[in-house]
Amino acid sequence: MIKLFSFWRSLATYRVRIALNLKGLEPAEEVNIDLTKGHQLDPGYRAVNPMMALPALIDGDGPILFESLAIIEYLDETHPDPPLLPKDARGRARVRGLAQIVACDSHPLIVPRVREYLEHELKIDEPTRMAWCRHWHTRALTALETHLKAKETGRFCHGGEVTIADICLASQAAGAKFFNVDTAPFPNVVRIAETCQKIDAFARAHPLKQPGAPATA
Ligand SMILES: N[C@@H](CCC(=O)N[C@@H](CS)C(=O)NCC(=O)O)C(=O)O
Repeated sequence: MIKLFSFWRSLATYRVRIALNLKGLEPAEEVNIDLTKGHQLDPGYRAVNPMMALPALIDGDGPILFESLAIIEYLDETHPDPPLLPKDARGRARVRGLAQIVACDSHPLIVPRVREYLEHELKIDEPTRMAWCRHWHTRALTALETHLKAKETGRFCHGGEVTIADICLASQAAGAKFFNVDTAPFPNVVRIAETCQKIDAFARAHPLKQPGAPATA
């Protein structure tokens, strides 16, 4: 029995939702933590995830799982079919590296806690905060696009099968849309993101398909 703590707009939860769908797993319960109302800071959720961030996932008796990449690798190990990592060590290192560009080097710089600190503590105005978000998006997209020129890239980030790198790329592409980032200079990223969206497991997991999402964002 899986319980997922989520919010429609959360890109990290989007990554976990894609992995759940690819593995054919459906959470028995979804707990909505409204990031726009700061519900991630409530003591009840802080006890679930001391980082006060989404997602968190409970599988059976627990313990609580946290951090999207750790959750996805847990799901991959407990439900190996279809595999989300290549069989060879070099391939796994490349896929994890691509995934971490998104989940560790870019996304954490634009999450609500950072944007709110910029606004309320450093008194940075809205256009400058948006410029900050676009800058870190673009840095990651530039790095991804450069890596995706390598021969290892195929229909997906690494060959012809979906991996954790594609899951992360999909979340980066969705985030780029939310922040109006120009993705025209990144044709490989755009191509792979579009290919992923043709797969039901990705399309169904998209933030704009979740309960509570607006028609467009
Ligand atoms: N590195 C974490 C990122 C988690 C994270 O920052 N999630 C965002 C939503 S996508 C969040 O809940 N932020 C709450 C906040 O910043 O206050 C992961 O990949 O799971």
